[in-house]
Amino acid sequence: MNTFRPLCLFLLAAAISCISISCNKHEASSGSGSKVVGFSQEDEESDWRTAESQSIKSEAQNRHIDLRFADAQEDQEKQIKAIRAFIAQRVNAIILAPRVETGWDQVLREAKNAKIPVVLVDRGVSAPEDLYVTLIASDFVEEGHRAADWLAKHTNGKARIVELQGTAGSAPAIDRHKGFADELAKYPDMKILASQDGDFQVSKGKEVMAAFLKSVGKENITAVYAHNDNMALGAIQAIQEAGLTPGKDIMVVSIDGIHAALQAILDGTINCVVECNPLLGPQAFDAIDDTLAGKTIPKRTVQKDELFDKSNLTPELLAKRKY
Ligand code: GZL
Repeated sequence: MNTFRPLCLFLLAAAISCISISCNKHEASSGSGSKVVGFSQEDEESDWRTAESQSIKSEAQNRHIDLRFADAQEDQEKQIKAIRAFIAQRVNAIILAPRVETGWDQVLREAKNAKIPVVLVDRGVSAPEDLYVTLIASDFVEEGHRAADWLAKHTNGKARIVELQGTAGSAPAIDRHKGFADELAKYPDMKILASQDGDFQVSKGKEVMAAFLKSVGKENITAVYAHNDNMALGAIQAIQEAGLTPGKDIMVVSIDGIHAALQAILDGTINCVVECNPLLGPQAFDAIDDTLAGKTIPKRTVQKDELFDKSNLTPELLAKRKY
């Protein structure tokens, strides 16, 4: 009996099923067969954010990944449109640095339905956890705690503070305020006299600080707490233009750890910076590799942060830093 015929039919069926399976996978038109990853970045409003984008872009290059980068220029709607475009391109995975916490449920559900994993970097969202693979970010509440604790220790628990808040509705602004205020509650002689959104930008940080110096009165302020270094650098300019010495007449405590802010510690115009490490690229792509390989990864990966002041920062240490 000719057994050749059934064997051919079996091989043909096997070949067809292989072709159909491969078509179900996400193979966006990378051409080279490498992974294609969409990255929706909320903006480039600060040096920190530029460092974060650079970390993700250079890591994609190191891993020969076709990275589709979309800068939303502070507009959440543009982020949502970018994610939908990545879904239409059938990318393998999406990295999202969300501008604000809310408004993501629908588009994250669309990505999940398209079987495209989403990795959150740097900021969290209020959407259900099953709509994203993991969040890789610093602990902003802890950053606020550490800033307040440092200030309490260096003012003997007595300070009249103005607060420059980050982008309204963003996880770092919400949590850095919470962490700072929770810690301050332990010190009855430490008060926040005024608090306002400076959108993480130098120009707005300067504008808001100048307004505080007038409205609160420069003689009534002993410290400024900035949710990021760019606003702190703006505040320093306002303090100097008011004829005061930043770091002495008004103490300056900030978060991020960008080069210019650490240099300001050496110059004496900033007193303390709590780091918020932006170099998230390697961890983001490790999470994508693991999830595409079917591994279960933790919902939350906390980025390690240091704290810098005159006691531990040197020009040599600053020269070695990557951002
Ligand atoms: C923190 C990040 C914040 C930085 C700011 O993870 O979201 O946004 O602290 C940046 O400098 O603009």
